Parts: sequence; C-alpha cells; structure tokens
Amino acid sequence: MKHFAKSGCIAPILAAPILRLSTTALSVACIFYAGFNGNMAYAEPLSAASLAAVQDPSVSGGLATTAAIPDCHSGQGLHTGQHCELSPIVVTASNPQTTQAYLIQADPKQPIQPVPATDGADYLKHIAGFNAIRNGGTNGDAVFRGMFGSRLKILTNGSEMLGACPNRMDAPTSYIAPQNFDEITVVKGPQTVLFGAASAATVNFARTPERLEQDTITGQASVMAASNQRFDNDVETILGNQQGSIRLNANTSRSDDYKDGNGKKVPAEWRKWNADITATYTPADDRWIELSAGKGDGEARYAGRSMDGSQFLRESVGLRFAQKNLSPLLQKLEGQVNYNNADHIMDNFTLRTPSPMDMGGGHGHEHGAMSGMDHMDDMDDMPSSNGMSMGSMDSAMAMQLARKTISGRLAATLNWLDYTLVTGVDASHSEHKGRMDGQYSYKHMPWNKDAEFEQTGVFAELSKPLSDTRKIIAGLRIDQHEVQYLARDAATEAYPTPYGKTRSETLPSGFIRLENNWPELNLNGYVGVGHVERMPDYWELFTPVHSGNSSAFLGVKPEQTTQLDLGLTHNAGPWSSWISAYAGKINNFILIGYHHHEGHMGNSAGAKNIDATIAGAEAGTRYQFTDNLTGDLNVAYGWGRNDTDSQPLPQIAPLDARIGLTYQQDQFSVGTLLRLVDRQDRVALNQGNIVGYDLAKSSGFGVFSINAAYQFNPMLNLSIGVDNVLDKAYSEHLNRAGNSAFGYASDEIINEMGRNFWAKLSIKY
Ligand SMILES: [Cu+2]
Repeated sequence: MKHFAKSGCIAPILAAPILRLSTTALSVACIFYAGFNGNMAYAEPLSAASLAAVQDPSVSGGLATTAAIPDCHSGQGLHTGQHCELSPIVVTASNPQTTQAYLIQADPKQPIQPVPATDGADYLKHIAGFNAIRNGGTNGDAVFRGMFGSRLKILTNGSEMLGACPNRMDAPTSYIAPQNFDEITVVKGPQTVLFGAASAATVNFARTPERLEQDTITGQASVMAASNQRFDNDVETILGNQQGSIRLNANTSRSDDYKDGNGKKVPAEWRKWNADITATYTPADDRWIELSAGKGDGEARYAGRSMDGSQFLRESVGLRFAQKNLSPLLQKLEGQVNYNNADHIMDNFTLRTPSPMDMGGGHGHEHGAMSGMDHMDDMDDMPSSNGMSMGSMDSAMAMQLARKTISGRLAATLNWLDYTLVTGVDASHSEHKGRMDGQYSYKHMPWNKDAEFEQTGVFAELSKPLSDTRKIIAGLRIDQHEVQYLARDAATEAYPTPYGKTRSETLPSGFIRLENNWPELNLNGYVGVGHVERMPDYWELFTPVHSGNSSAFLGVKPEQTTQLDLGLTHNAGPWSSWISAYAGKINNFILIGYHHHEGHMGNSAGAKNIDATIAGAEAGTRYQFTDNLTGDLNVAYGWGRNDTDSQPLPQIAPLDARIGLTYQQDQFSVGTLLRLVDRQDRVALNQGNIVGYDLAKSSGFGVFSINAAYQFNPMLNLSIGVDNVLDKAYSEHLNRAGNSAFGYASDEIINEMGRNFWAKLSIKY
C-alpha cells in the first residue's frame, strides 16, 4: 500500500483493497460452505462413466467432479471437434492433447507448476514453444518459437487489446489474468485467418457464454499463498436461469520481491487486480447476446528497467452475440464490438528511489526517443532531441501513456453441400497518446497524441471433407492498414521528422492445410502452408530511432512470412504422443539492433529489415506406466538464421525439455517436474526485439519441482508444491540485464526465482 500512497493514485488505493477484501471474504465463505457440504457429497474415484457425464454438460448438471477434470468447452475454440482428456489434478508441463497438434487447448483454472505470475505470458510459458522475456516478477513478454510482439495475436474473447508503453512494460498479456477465463486456445503458425494476420501463433483467452438449464448459482474461488509474500485470490460467480445470467470474475494478486537461488533479492514485486462482469441474455438454445465490462490495475517493480510500472489501468467494454441455425445455408452469425483502453504510468519514484541522474551502467540499451513522448524507460538515454519538455530535469520523472482501441467483427458460417465457409469482416481504430514530466508536474501536462491506426480486414476460411478421413481447409484475408505519425518531435539532420505523414498498406495473408487421420494406426496428421504479410506495429514504427537511412516510421517495410507447418498425434495403448514442426522463410523480418545514435545517450534501438529462415519443433509424449503412474516428456527447439548478415537470429530460446512424473490414486496425486534447458550458442549480440536483445551466450540449467494435490470432495481441492526445490541459481536465455539503479553490473542478467513454496485451495460451488 505504501507504494500506492506514495504515487498519489486515489483510485487504486480505494479500489484494490475493497476488491481484495471482498474476494477474500467470498473465498473464505465459499470454503466453509464447501466444507459443510463435503460430508454429504463424497468424491467418487473417477470412473469412465463419470468422466463422460462431465464431458457432456447436459448430463452433469454443473456440479460434478469438475475440479479434477478439465472443462471441455467444445466448439469454443477456433475449431470444433476436439476431444478432451482427463488430466492429473496438477499439470506439470501443460500441453494438452487435441486431435491435431497445431491446436493447443488449455484450462487456465487448473493449478500448474511452476506457479505462474498472474499474467498471460507467464501462463503461456507452460506450453511447449513459449517463453517470456523477464522484466521483474510479472508482465514478461511472450515469445513463441523465437517470434515476438505482433507476430503473436493475443486475444481475449476474440478482441485484441494492445498496451501503451513504447517499451512494452505493459505487453498485451500483462492485462490478462488467465484464471479469469475458461479456456486458452493456441493455433500454431499462420494456420488461421479468422482473427487477424498472425505469423507465429494466434492465442485466444476465452470466456464461454452458457445457457443455464434452470435457476442456478454456481462458481468457484481459490486462494493461493506462496513464498515472497505471494498471495492470490480469485472468484467467479455465475447467477441466472434459462433466460440469462450474470457472471462476475475478480482476482487480486500480490508478491514482494523474490529471492534467487543465491538468496539475492530481485526487485520484482507486484500488485494486481481485475474485475469483470458479464450479462448474457439467452432466450433460446441457439442464440445469445452478451454485454461485458471490466477493469483492472496494478503496479510492478522491474529489476531490468530504469523505471517501474506504477499503473496498469485497463478498461474494457464488449458486446457480442451469436445466432445459430438461421437457415440451412446460414448456420451461424456472430458479431462483436469492443472498447479497450490501457492507461499506463511508469516512473522512478513510486517503487524505487530515484538515483540522481542515473547515467551509467553501460546497459543503455533502452530506446531512444523519436516520437516526442518516447522512451524514458531508461534515464540513460534521456534524449536531447526530444520535443517534450523535460521540466526541471528533476531526477524523479514519470510518463503516462494511453492506448485506446475500438474494434468490431462480424462473421457468418455458411454450409453448402459439404463445404463450410466462415467469412466476415473486422476493423479497428486505435490511438496512442502520452505525457511526461517531473514527479509533481506530469499530471498537469497536456496529453500529446502521437499515433493513429486504422485497420479493415475481410476474411474467409473454407473447409471441405475430401473423404471420411481427410479434410482440406484454406483461408484468405486482406487487410488495409493506415498509420498516421502525429508526434511533434524535433527533427534531427539525419532523420527528419515524419510529422503528419501517413503509411498505408494493403496486405494479403492466407493458408492451406490438409488434415488426415489413419484410424487403424491411431494417427492424426496435418500439413499446411501459410503466408502472412504483417504491418509493422506501433513499437516497430515509433520506438526505434531509424530504419536504414530513414526514420523508422517511413523506413520499416511490412514483414512477409511463408511457413510450412506439419504435425502428428498418436494415441495407442499407454502412449500418447505428438509433434508439431515448422520451417519458414521470413522476408523483411523486422530486426531491432541496439547501438549508439547521435543525440541519444547509451545505446538505443534501430530497426532494419532482413531476410531470415526459421525452423523448429515441439514434441511430447505421455506414457501410462500403470493405472496410477504417468510419465510426461515435452521438448521444444527453435532455430533461426539472419540470411542477410549470415548470422543467427537473436532472441531464440535454446532446447527446452520438461519431464514430469505423476502418481494419482483416487483423490490424491503427487508429481515431480524436471526442466532441463540447454545452453544457447547461437546469438546475435545487441540484436533482438523491443524488449530483449542478446546479451551473451547462455549456459544450460536444470530445475526440479514437486507437487501434490488432494480432492477433499467434489468441491474442495488443495494443491501444494515446491518450485525449484534445490534452490538453484539460474537465468533464462531470454532475459534483460539488471538495472544499475538496483546495483546490477552492466550486462548482469536477472536470475529466476529460487525455492518457492506454494499452496492453493480451490472450491467449486
Ligand atoms: Cu512503461
């Protein structure tokens, strides 16, 4: 609280504790309630019959032993027809099986190990192929197969909310509390065009509208406590009847700085809360309309930056509907309109003491300012060419940034003969603005708008069975983009300001995929080719100082990815295995390099287009040793080459393997997780993306963790664990250098967490 008080933010002072109190009270009440009912409703060992009942919601009545079984919201992903398997109570390496390996579905409400921070990137890290670039304790930036930023489409209920920070302190995933959603869906590669042009993956965090059978009050809540004063609360309540329902999701999460394996404190504390309310009108089985509103805020101390995030305010409003069975031809019509606003403040006085003119440390990798309100995330490169008033050059500085996005989407599903066509339009408008000054004056400065984005797209995805076992799917979309440069920054001789200039691009994307199954071999496979032309995003156009001989805004070209994706899943007897592999050629890959720019202190970002080749695979296998004992192995490997400069592509995580062993008997399970990571020799020093760059070759490590869970009754579940049991000091390859303000030497990277004890109690009611 002291930090909130210091920052003078009234709203979080009031809102956070009230919410924290109310969710705690609710959680406690729920746990007592469950304890009472536990005597009456005893948990049965999971039989095949009860499993089937749970998987079919019409049979289950909503109160079955769902705590032990992932909810299978079939049809809510980007593709339908997936089945869902029983998972152990505590998932180790989360990589659930679906019929095809390009599609991952995960249940964000299940406890996972190691315990993630309350944000989307930290959750995604548990899916093979994903990593996150660490800043501090939370709000890492997700990377999939070495691909960063808008190569990943991160969606909540089909809509995209981008952060405001020019240096991505507030990555899109930092506004997402995964456990407040029902399902996470990942489509690997450019294998869908339904939600925008994404070259590396499309990720959707979805809440599922549901028609209730009768008058119902249902929900779940959990509390978690862990080392480093970590304390989380989550509550979800659904109230309604056949006509409609109200759903409330709220959570709070906090942690102090953590200790690494050497016992050294890493500046990493965070506080977060979210509250979302959804009203759904369900007049019939085949139609619904839903209005939702949500808000959240938080703060995070960043070991790897010279400023912290003291505000991560999110405001979202959404309206969506679906109407099925309109006619034999028109199977479904769906639409949505979304408003999202991110209002972020970063400063060097709320969560740390400003060091007078922090100039040194040789870690001046942060970005130079070109947009007039750009990066002060490092005081090192306080830009001389910055058009914004620097006030009194007080060393206590703050910058406030906001990004507002309004988006809409309309899609129809058409059936004709055995063709299924999903087609529609989407559009978005987004504005970015900011202001900065000294600690006491920045709130009085006028806002300056620096960027405006427009996007309009049309898309169509057609699928047709070729035989009982073969299906072909093809998609095409065309996007029209327009970006306006509105920052009134001072021109330099080298790169004159593009003030008032507009960039317009019309970019096509598409894919074609063949899916096949061989029932006699228990094998499913796919092969697909996709092509994506990606518009450079805010960070690529506005953050770097230049691109070649031009300003970044005028010089960075759209990126073209052409990628082959193929994979197999195999389920037979005690074995279930999968592999998803890819190989791609990226023309005009947008590479961020850090070097010295005139008029900027230290190193700042420059962008350039290069040609690159990428390849890699994720694979996993599960073996059922006995009825009770299961083994899991997951491996991910990515490789990339900068063909233009004949050197490795930067910021690619090394070979990563996770080995899990789970013993489960009746209501009890115990598990271990061993994560082994190879060293990374393939680096391109001082090159990377907006958040991270290659600092050095990295060495390998192994981390061992254990967990146990007990299902007291159908409602009450306790899981406990120790992450990094041996208290090993280690760091990930994708990382940032620690900041000199916290006493880090230049290029000293941030270590991961040491031994962490945690316990989570969840109830369903
Ligand atoms: Cu920031």
